[in-house]
Amino acid sequence: MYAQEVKSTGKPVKSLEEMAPEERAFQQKIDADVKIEPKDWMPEGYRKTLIRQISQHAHSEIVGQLPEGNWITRAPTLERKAILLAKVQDEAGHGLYLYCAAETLGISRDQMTEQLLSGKAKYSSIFNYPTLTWADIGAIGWLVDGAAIMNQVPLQRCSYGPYARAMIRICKEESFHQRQGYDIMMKLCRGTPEQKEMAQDALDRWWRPALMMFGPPDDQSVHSAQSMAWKIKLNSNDELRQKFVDQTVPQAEYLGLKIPDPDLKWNEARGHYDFGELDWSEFYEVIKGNGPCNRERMEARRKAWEDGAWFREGLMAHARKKEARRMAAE
Ligand code: BYC
Repeated sequence: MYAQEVKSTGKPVKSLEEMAPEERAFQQKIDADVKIEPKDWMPEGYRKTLIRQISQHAHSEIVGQLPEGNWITRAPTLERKAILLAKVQDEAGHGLYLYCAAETLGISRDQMTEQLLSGKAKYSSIFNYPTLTWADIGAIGWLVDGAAIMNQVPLQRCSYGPYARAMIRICKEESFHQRQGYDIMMKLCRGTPEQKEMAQDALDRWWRPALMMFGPPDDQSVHSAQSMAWKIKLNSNDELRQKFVDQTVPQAEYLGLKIPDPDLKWNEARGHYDFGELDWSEFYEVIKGNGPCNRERMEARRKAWEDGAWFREGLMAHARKKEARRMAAE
């Protein structure tokens, strides 16, 4: 199986013989594709890895609203504006389902927000790049949502029940997002030469960051081997990246656009496209907080959290009052 072939830099995965009885029973459930539910026994590492991945995924959905939200007021037609507004609202919804899934593991929403704002929790590298033109909204839908679907469809079968179930609805909505992005690209590519140039420019800027969304190469991935043994991840980073390239190249050809990679070539023997090395130093800089928009994104989230304080306090006051009334009536 592919899981065993992944070369990762993390701790070696324990064999069944090395496990204590409780852990062995847990691993056997996973191996038999039985879902793990919140009240089931689970190793601490499994719980922590899920909290890390699900909360980072939730933060990505929330922060991911910012680059696209930037274009809601400037969408070229009323129809495009309504579609973009709906898409951005969907991303907020995805964030909420995912925060709820993470809460079942014993972390609160406030703790997760605190981890995001303090920089302890990451969010996807892709959202630290700017959206300079309307074509970027097309490129995000086509490439970023396309990459997200490639990563998330297998997660519908992941071992943790609440995460797997949240992914089902998210994937349905992401498919619509991808189609709307490709539709924007089609319109631009069939428009004036200037519009086609805008589409090419957006592809040139988003291609490599989109490939980096899948995470570092397998031999630099710290968590892959253990996460795959636990079926928190079902495919390795490189495997999904390759699938994405294979799927997307013909889509670019259909648009009449050129993928900005001189090393991109169909490899008959492998049955896949070969593609050029990515600049992983750029990826590590971005996830360290030094991408083009990291500061702006975090400032926006901090401001939203501070601006929402009065509302959260109001909700708590209302809940306390309701509880006091209920207690008095008992
Ligand atoms: N960006 O050992 P690895 C969306 C970190 S939202 C930032 O391979 P793992 C959408 C990684 O966290 C898309 N950091 O990690 C929303 C780890 O650092 P820590 C989000 C990244 O977890 C709105 C270190 O690098 N999707 O689709 O096994 C609009 C080593 O990596 C990234 C998800 O979150 C990155 N790209 O694999 C449109 C999906 N990649 O945590 C669209 C769920 C790696 O030790 N997540 N890192 O400090 C996953 O599938 C996995 O977490 C990843 C990484 C494949 C992303």
